Order: sequence, then structure tokens, then C-alpha cells
Amino acid sequence: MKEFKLYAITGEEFHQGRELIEVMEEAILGGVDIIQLRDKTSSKREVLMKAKALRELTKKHDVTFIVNDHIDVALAVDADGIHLGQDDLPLADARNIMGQDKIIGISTHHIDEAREAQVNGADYIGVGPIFHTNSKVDVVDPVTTEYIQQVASEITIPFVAIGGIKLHNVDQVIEAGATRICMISEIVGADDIKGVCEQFTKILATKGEK
Ligand code: 3NM
Repeated sequence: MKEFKLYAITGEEFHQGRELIEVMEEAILGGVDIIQLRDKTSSKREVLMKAKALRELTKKHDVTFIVNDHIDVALAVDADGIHLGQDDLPLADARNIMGQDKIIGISTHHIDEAREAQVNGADYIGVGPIFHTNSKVDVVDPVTTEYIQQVASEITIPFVAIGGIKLHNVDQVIEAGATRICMISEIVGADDIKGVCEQFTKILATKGEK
């Protein structure tokens, strides 16, 4: 998959009334290079409409586009890939449906899950929640930056740190070995989305190089 560093997930409860596309375009202009549509409440039809609009936006800016959960929606809009949780379709089945060329990302919360995702052919894994987060309801307790260290020393596929990451704690995440970070609220809930993303982009460029 195309290299990425700054990953933004939609979270319309944080958008403060702003339009989805406007929010994500600001994030892209600030340096976000991969976007995920995550919507646990809308109807399938609504998710599809949002996915179509985000596909168009991400094409325009040459940014990778991932859909959470809905494989059918991902295929319908020709998204670049899908992101799955531990309770979603098993990776092998998702791969059968998506084909070899699409990206499959998996959320992991323990090194055993990271190992399994790697063995089963995931293209990248999520590693989290590093800190406390209010953005995911059924989330496990924070795994802390120790989990980043474990993954960084052992797992060879790309990984992205997620969960409660903010401008004020991102240094700890990078110091633990993450070179890619993913956020919902700190990005899409920011008053100045582009400005916040520019700050993360700069931090990743200067401190994230290994
Ligand atoms: N997945 P915020 S944590 C969607 O640990 C999601 O797998 C997580 O939102 C995981 O940046 C999380 O606002 C929520 O904390 C991230």
C-alpha cells in the first residue's frame, strides 16, 4: 500500500455542525494522507452516499480512502480498502471478497492479535487504544505505549497508533516507536482542523523518521 503517516477517521459527533466533506478536506489540506469513513449509526444507504462523496474527495487529492466495516460499500465506491475490527469478518474471508489489490487493515489490542493479523496477510494494523478515548464505545482499556514498543520491535507490516492521541501526548507515541498516527476527535473536533493537521505533519516529519 501507499505509504502514509497521518490517518484521520471521521467522527461526525465531533464535527460541530460542519459538513463531512468540508471537515475532511481541511484535514487533507493540513497533511492527512489516509482517510477512513467510520459511521456506526447511519443506514447502509447513508453510509454509501457519504462513501461516494469521500471517494470523490480523496481521488481529487490523491489520498487513500478506507471504509470501516462495510465491505459492500467499500467495493461499490471502489475504495482503496477496508478496516475491520476483531469481531468483523475474518481476514481470509474479507480478502476473498475484496481481492488481492485492496488494503485490509485490522484493529489490534494485544500482541497476539497483531501477530495473527500479520500471519493472515493484513496490510496494516491499528495499535490501540494507547490512551483513554471517548470516541469508541466498546473499546478495551488503554494498552499504553508499551504495546507500541512491543509491536515496533516485532511486527514487520505497517502499524498505526490510535486512541486518545492529542498534540500534547503525541511525543510519547512517537518516542515509543510509532511512525504513523491515527485520530478522530483531535482532528475532526478541532476549531482549526488544517492548522492542527499541519502541526502533526510537522511533528511526524521531524521526529517520526527512523
Ligand atoms: N479504534 P480518538 S481507538 C476508532 O483502539 C478507534 O482500535 C481504536 O478516537 C482502537 O482519536 C478509536 O478520538 C477511537 O481517541 C479513536
